Amino acid sequence: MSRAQPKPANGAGPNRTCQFKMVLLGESAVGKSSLVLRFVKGQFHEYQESTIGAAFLTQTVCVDDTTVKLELWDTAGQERYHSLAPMYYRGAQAAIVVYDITNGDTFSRAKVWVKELQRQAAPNIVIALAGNKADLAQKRQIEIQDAQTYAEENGLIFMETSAKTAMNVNDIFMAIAKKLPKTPEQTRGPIRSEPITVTSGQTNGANGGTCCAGSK
Ligand SMILES: Nc1nc2c(ncn2[C@@H]2O[C@H](COP(=O)(O)OP(=O)(O)O)[C@@H](O)[C@H]2O)c(=O)[nH]1
Ligand SMILES: [Mg+2]
Repeated sequence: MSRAQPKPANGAGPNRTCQFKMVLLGESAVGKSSLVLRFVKGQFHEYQESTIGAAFLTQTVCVDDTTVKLELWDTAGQERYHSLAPMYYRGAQAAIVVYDITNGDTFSRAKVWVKELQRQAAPNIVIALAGNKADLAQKRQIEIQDAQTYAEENGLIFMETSAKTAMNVNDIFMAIAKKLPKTPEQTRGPIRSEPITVTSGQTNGANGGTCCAGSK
């Protein structure tokens, strides 16, 4: 079982903390919640509940000398209510658009999400495309090369992932964390323009919290 890059809080190391809002988008059942659960808790559930019960989960990783705290916003079924989506991705500095490699329709839907983000989300948003359920390659409908070409044309990070086997899960989150701009403003965390009643996410005991001595 693999975990997010483990960051023992033993004092030494990075000295700056940046916080980012990251949203997961994509058709229902492509594995968004499963990817978050795998990344944050190292778990996989064959029958993943439709909501993980919190507005967001947090995971902290280290990139060079910076502690990067990711607020991972998973939809609680809002996929079906597209009109709510802009509220959800507002203020996000990163997005993972997920499709299921065994379902061509979900890839078409992913492209629509990418287009919408490029038009309406923050202009410098870092977008990654995840072709999930890579463990089901025998039922593949979307060729990896097609997705790769599309991602290159659109400036997206791309990986095929499997929340089930953990393949590329940490890698895709880390690739995003590396690409996020670690500017001083970022140390204040994401901008929240929408009313949010939940003021703190659940932090996983093993990997959550600050991984290094933060300045803030
Ligand atoms: N085989 C396989 N099944 C997966 C994978 N990721 C998620 N699933 C399953 O797909 C279903 C939907 O997953 P879920 O995370 O709820 O999707 P969401 O609606 O996008 O959040 C669940 O039954 C998961 O167990 C994966 O990588 N491989
Ligand atoms: Mg879900």
